[in-house]
Amino acid sequence: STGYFDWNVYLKETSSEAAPASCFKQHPQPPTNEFNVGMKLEAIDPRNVTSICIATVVDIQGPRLCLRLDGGDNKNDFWQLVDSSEIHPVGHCEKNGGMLQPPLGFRMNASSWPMFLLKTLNGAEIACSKLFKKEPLTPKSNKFRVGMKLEALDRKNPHLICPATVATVKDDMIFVAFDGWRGAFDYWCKFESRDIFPVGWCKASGHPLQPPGYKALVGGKLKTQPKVNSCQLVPSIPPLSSSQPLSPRNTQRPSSSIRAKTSTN
Ligand code: MLY
Repeated sequence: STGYFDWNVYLKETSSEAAPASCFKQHPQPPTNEFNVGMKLEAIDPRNVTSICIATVVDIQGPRLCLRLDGGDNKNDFWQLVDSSEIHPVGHCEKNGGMLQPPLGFRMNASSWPMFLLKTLNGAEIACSKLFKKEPLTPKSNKFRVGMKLEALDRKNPHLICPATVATVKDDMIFVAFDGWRGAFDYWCKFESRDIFPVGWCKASGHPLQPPGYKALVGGKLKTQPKVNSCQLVPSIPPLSSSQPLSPRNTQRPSSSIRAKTSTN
């Protein structure tokens, strides 16, 4: 609770509750990440989900891996959890009677694929099976309720995990709305999506958590704002555009510190 964004303060300020951990398809304890950058593994090609490809770990954040498909470009990197069912040790595909495929947009002639595959794996650091963690169980039903807070992957900026609110619940789906941002980043997902996490998951897993949009109001602190005369402390509402941050959801009144400052003016 020494960091910039504090869920305890924020939940109080927004008079809201965290979605219980039992709502999520996530382990109670986030898995440890024992991969290293440069390791190779098998992954589903996100642009062609019937293909299993060789991928290389190019970045690591908490229990997540940023992967790049061998033979592809560097413009289609994607993230996977270490306990995802969409990644496997090298050899898994063949063991199950499958054939490793070139990624969509393979940068060479298709006829050079077999030789490319041999060369990309020769002498490579192969991630061993111990590093792949078991996928969590799926909750039996959709237990989310409107207004509950969570941590959610920003699908348009998938390196980011951000504070969010359940805005709608319908059948087996929820509508995830990002706190302090216009609707451009919001999305529908199944209750069992791997893109949503309980409050505290980032902290517990060592993954960075973005602050909500319109940072000035968060926790009633003005840490990212320049020091200004107290009569200027109430920030103006930023211009409305799809990617502009907004005041936090469910905040009926300005935060306590903003009220305190304004009442003296
Ligand atoms: N600079 C980008 C990133 C927006 C991120 C929004 N997330 C956190 C909901 C933009 O302004 O579009």
